[in-house]
Amino acid sequence: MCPAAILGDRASGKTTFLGLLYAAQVRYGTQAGDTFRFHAPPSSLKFMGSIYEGMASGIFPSATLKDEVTEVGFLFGYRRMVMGKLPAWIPQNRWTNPFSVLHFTAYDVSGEDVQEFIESGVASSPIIQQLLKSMVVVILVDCSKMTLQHDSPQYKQMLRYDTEVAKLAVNFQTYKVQEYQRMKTQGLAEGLPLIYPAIVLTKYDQLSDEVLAKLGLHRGIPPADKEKARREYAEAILRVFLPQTLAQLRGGKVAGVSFDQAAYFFSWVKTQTADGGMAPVGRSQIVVKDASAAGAAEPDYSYDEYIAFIEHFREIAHKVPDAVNDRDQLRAV
Ligand SMILES: Nc1nc2c(ncn2[C@@H]2O[C@H](COP(=O)(O)OP(=O)(O)O)[C@@H](O)[C@H]2O)c(=O)[nH]1
Ligand SMILES: [Mg+2]
Repeated sequence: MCPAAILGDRASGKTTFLGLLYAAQVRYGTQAGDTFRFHAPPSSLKFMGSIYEGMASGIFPSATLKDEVTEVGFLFGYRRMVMGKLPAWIPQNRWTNPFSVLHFTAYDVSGEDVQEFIESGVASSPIIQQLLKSMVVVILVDCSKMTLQHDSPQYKQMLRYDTEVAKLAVNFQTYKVQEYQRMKTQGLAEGLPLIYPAIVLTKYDQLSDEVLAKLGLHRGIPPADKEKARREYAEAILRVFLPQTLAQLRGGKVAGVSFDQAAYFFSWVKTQTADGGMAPVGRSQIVVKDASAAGAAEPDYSYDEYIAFIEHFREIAHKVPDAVNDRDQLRAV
């Protein structure tokens, strides 16, 4: 089972993301058949489900003071493809485990534990130790804070977040180096680890046309299968608003431990105001889609992006070592 971390700033849309991921997974589950499984402990399931229910009736999750998302965890399981005849060199146990599993946990970068760790560099809390074990790192970036007014609080908060996440990225690499060296002395190391990053641009609907124009971009996300165009689009935005993190992900090796090519995803929710204009964050009503087609009412959101997110990790889950032995841990939910 491969540990994976979801990182986000305060009010960056973490809770919304988790609620929508839950929704997408429920809808996608039937389509993906037996090749994808989602599983979560009851408390996380209840949390994600109730967030989604609220959104399906037009309401964003209420703001929370404590970083409740740190309690949220869930699994993605991808069925291993079993081919007709196994080449002799494939260890048998890789084929008896039917699923490759990623174990996601959400972390609030503005939360006490992470802040203390960024300042001290000492991983004393169990939460941080768990975080550092992650091989997959998902970074949420809040588009509603993307402004060209460099003296605005939003812009400053974005820069601070960038600095913090860039530091975390270095700490991840340092931890992996140390872990690798420990394994090596025990004769267990298999090669330098690679960390798999993904960046989710949240509240994409709040990114203004003015900012897009300044960056020479249009509104409209290049589809997931146009990988290069999508990367260029996302990076044109992030070079301005998340420069340090981007540089660390793209080039920064620490003693040979590096990041794989980052993948980019966009999350948006359609909102409305009484006069039909774009609502300020925090006071918006979610547009709920007609119940007739899908069977149940659901918010108008970037469903395709969530599916791309789920599918992106299929290949990665198969690549990283370790899988769950007990298929019962992956009961369909
Ligand atoms: N317009 C818009 N607003 C969003 C979106 N996601 C979140 N928000 C707003 O941002 C607020 C904070 O989101 P939340 O998910 O609670 O952030 P968290 O504090 O990181 O968990 C919400 O109450 C919404 O008002 C989005 O996709 N579009
Ligand atoms: Mg929250």
